[in-house]
Amino acid sequence: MALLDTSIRGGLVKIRIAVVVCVAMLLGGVGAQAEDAKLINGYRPTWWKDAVVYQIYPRSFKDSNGDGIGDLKGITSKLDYIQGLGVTVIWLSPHYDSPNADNGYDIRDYRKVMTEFGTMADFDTMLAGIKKRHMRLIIDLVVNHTSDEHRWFVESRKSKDNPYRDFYIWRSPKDGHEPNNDPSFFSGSAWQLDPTTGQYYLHYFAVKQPDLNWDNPKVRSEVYALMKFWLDKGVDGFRMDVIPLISKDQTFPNLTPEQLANIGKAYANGPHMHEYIQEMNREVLSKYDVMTVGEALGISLEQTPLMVGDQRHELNMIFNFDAIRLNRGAGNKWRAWTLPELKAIYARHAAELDAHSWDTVFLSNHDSPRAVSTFGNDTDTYRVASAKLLTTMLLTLRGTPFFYQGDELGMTNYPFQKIGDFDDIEVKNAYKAQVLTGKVSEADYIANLRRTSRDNARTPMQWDTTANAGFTTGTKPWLAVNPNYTKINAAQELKDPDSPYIYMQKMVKLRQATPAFVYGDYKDLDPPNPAIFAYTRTLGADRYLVVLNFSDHPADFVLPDGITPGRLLISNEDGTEPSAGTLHLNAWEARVYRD
Ligand code: TEU
Ligand code: CA
Repeated sequence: MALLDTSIRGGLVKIRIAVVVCVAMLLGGVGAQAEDAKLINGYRPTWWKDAVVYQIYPRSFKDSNGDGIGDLKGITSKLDYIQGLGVTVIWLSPHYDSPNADNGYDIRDYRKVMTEFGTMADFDTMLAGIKKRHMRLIIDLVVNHTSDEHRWFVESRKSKDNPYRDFYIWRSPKDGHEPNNDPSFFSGSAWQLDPTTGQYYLHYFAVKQPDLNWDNPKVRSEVYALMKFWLDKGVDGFRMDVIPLISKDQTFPNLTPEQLANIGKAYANGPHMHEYIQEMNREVLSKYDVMTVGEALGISLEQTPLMVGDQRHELNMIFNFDAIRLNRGAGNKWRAWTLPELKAIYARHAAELDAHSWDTVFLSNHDSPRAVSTFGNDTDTYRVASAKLLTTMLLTLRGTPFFYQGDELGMTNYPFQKIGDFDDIEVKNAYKAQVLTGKVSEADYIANLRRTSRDNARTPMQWDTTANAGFTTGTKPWLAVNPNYTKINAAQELKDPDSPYIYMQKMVKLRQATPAFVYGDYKDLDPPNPAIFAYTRTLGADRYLVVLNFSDHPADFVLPDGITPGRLLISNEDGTEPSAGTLHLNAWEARVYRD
């Protein structure tokens, strides 16, 4: 009996386990089905996928105290203006204490607000103002390097056995010279000899931006602690500065000529990069509802899923620089680009990044010339139309769109004339390295900068037609205001129904009402077309057609078989042409149809 009992009991236990397993599987199945049910076209909807991001460069946004330098109170005073666009996330370029060797991308104290920008109370007021308007804030995480005035480095350079020595990368001279031939992004060697200990320290950017040694676990835990400091204050995420560069091949072999031609690629994707980002995710990011976007210099499209794949537990999205740097050849030289080249990039993105690897879409930031001057036509005739066309494209392509302050107004590049007009350390260092050494003529150097320089994006925001475009009540803005502010400014555009600002408002509204523009499939209808960029976004039965004329001339577009335009939803011109098989578009005309 007992035996029987035990076998029956044994049997019963087995059955019970089987039942539990079935129920679990069912629930799991059901759970999975429920999870899948939440998917849209295979995408797991999240707030940062359907976000529209507005980048603020605080030094140039709005000055509130007349010292000619933008500040946090200035940003708070313009939150209604930003909310008016319908954007849902603000990305704030660095606001931390800094000696500004690289305008804040050289941080001296990660838990202190830059004196020029205000106080921590000003930051809290700004953050509260953003949240009150149902927007979110992501801040800039600059932890590949610090300022050389950061206490960690001040300590580190004191002696070879200082407890902070290993926070940075020190190497002894090789045959009396730099440890290897690594160049800095800002001209010259990436190694700086420090007389105190007679050793070199590594700085991929400026001499005043020594690289942190991420192989030191103390460094990583310090970084995770400062991230938590800001997340606990209610910040909604990070834009991570040159994050692919944090892990170095610490044997520092000399770079080959091929590597020297693309040092971003040579320095990126080091041996522990993924390991450290996964650790950061485990230790910090996974504990908060955050948005993370990596500035992925040196990372190819093919490598992107390894950084953003939703099973990788690293980042939500990254910036690939293939589109925004289409106008750059070797050595930062300007190059002409073609529309098929641009379209090919978006086609590759659509092919390479599936529903598990989210993307970003952007044509401007604080490191690049103005979008309308680079990808549109900034002459008086076509500036407004082409600015609106770019807005249409960015808000209907796949990926989270990022706009840079002033894009909504169609602000243009600045007419730089001489080296004295520039502030950027990248420009000043390269001037010494290229012009003063006679390698490049001053005229060619300045001419190239007029189309490529970062300072084109850093001229003060143009608020109105008063002195200094209303950016400051002071006499001298930190960087000259673009003289075209009398024609291009927010005050005028807010009351002009045909302005780029008002058009962006409408386009953002349309995107937020149209899941197909976020989660829909993308198809380029005519990749080789030299003037027309036409594509569809399809989500289930919903199909949208976007047609953009990227040229100074009217152009016809014959719709491929089976594609009927449908109803015109919006156009940057009062296009009333009846929808037919062939569309006649004016120069820089943009249209969005719904089938
Ligand atoms: O930029 C890295 C980067 O991509 C730029 O250096 C770019 O290659 C170059 O400037 C193009 O002209 C990040 C920040 O966005 C930039 O502002 C900082 O200067 C840099 O890192 C160092 O922090
Ligand atoms: Ca100020």
